[in-house]
Amino acid sequence: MADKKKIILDVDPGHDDAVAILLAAKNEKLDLKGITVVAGNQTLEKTLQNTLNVCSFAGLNDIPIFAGMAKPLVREQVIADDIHGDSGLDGPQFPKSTLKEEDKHAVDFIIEECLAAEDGITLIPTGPLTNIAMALIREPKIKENIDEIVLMGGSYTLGNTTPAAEFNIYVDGEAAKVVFESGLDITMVGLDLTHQAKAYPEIVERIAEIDNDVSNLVVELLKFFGYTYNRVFDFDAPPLHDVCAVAGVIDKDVFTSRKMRVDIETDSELNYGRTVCDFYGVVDKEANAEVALDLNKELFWDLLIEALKKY
Ligand SMILES: [Ca+2]
Repeated sequence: MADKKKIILDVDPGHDDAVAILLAAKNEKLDLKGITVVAGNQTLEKTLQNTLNVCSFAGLNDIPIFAGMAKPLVREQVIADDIHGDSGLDGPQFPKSTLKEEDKHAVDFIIEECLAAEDGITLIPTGPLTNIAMALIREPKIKENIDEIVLMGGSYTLGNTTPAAEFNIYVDGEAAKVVFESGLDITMVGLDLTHQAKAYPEIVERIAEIDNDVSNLVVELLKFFGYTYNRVFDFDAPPLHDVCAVAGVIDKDVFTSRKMRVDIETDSELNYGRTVCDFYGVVDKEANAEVALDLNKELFWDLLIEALKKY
């Protein structure tokens, strides 16, 4: 059997981040070296507490958790309390966390872990790209050991925070630019893909049938997330964006993709944070990202449900 794939998960929980953590921690193909936390859906204080709460509740006591950047590189902070609530993870009531974050800063952890990973490591960012960009700026040598970055963010069509921009990229467009222009292998798991991962009632039913503490937590998270997605976007079910990026690292068959040029708009007021995707290859610029296209829904939900059964 092939060795497990070393990963660092960089999150801003966030309902879908929470489920992404639960998948990443219980898939036998992944070796989750640590969870780094960034401000995004809520302030860093809240996204960190949510990460600790989820890991503590799920009994994930051996995965180190690191607090990272509290603000975007350049811009004023933007949060998504309309979608994730005042705590960033509204819905369930968590018992007091028994876990604490490590003393080390997330950016230092990313740098040290990547430098040490001579056999390669994969980064999975599911929040704004501030931590990852800072690590790349501070220690460019980490690129030598990074196999790929599979990130949730962007869109080759519409945005969800502005008409042009998806939330994670909009929050820190300058950081996204650093990552997309790093020369690393990038896979962009954007809204076009993640909106195919809607948790319809039959999926929620399958999760509810598992009936352990963690699957029941996921059902509660989906209830709140479904409510806000319906209120804000008129969606008929909540999409599990971040889980798609983790699933795509576990199994390349989770989605199809197309290699293309992706540039990040940071100058325009109207289009700030847009991932400008050269879908038809009309500009003479080197392709720099695999852009996710079509989700294999059956495989995706099976991976998540198998992981939840292990709690
Ligand atoms: Ca997220």
